[in-house]
Amino acid sequence: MTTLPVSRRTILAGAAIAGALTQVRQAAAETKEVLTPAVATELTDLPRVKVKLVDPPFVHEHEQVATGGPKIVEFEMEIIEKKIKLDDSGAEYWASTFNGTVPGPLMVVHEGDYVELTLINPASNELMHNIDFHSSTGALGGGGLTQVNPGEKTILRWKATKPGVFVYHCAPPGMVAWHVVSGMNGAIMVLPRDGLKGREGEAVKYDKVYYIGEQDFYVPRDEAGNWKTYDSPGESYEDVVAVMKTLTPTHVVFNGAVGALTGDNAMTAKVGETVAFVHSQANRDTRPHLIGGHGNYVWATGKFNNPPEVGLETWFIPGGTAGLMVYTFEQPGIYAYVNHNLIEAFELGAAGHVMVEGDWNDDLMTQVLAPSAI
Ligand SMILES: [Cu+2]
Repeated sequence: MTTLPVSRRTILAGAAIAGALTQVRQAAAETKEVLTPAVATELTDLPRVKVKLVDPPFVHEHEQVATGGPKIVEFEMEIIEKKIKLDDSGAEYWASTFNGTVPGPLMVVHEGDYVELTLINPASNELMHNIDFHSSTGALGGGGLTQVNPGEKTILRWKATKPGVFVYHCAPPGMVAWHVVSGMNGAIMVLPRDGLKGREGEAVKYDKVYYIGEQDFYVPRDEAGNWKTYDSPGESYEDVVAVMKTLTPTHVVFNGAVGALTGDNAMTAKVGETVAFVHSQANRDTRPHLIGGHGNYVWATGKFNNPPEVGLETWFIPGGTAGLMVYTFEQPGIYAYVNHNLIEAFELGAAGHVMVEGDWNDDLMTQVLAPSAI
């Protein structure tokens, strides 16, 4: 196994977080004896469901309005360190991933459900990983209870008490930023039990849902300006962190690569269909925009106890947040779904397409005169 080149600064940062982790572990150990019997009795009565996660932009089947009471929803994720191709110019990156994709899969549960995640770090990996759920409460979002070395697994259970879409990400002591910008993040949607509601309490239902995970990457170049390549994540660490500290990403992409949501990989819809777009950015601010459409209902910061904004052109998602936009398509054609920092969209990669089928509505738009000589 490669020894990680770790700077003194990183060690110090790691020590600070490791101190917090020790306290979290002690607190968890102390409260366990008191809480475990009561919690265990209560939980044995709850139904359990196993959910198989699917690769983004797709989302596992789920109910929008929950039938029945709270459940324990079981998920399993394997951590996979893998070299990914970011674009056609030869830029490669050693990604750390939840389940092999950037972003990791979207999980969907309902408020009051319990999430029970089995997290597996195969022996073939090089690094220690964990998971911090922004939607959970305590133990650094679960990060303090889920540190797994290669060859280990762990099971974490937490109660989804707050409705909304939330980021989850890896957060190992001293290396949080590197793991997050290496692709190790995703999102969970905690739906209200009675479904989404608009400002007047009207039901907001979607026909399909897509998950867009936006990721900034920091790929080192050599003296000649060519992309550098590495044999392992650890080998790339020092160079990548140097680029990270410039705060200037070399790539800002949706779903792990330039073009991951365009062409044959474009999202699809039909005129009249209502589509929900979950959008997460675990590290950097972003401003999604649907070119040719609007955000009919937008929870930009993703929390369903707040009323949605309506009829937006662009919405702002701060780094470390997931948002939800719901739109009913009214015209056929190609819609570009972009980060409306257009340099990030068109020069760095943060753009996807939605191909919409159906009949054109002349009332909404018509070409009165085709381009012709003056
Ligand atoms: Cu990690």
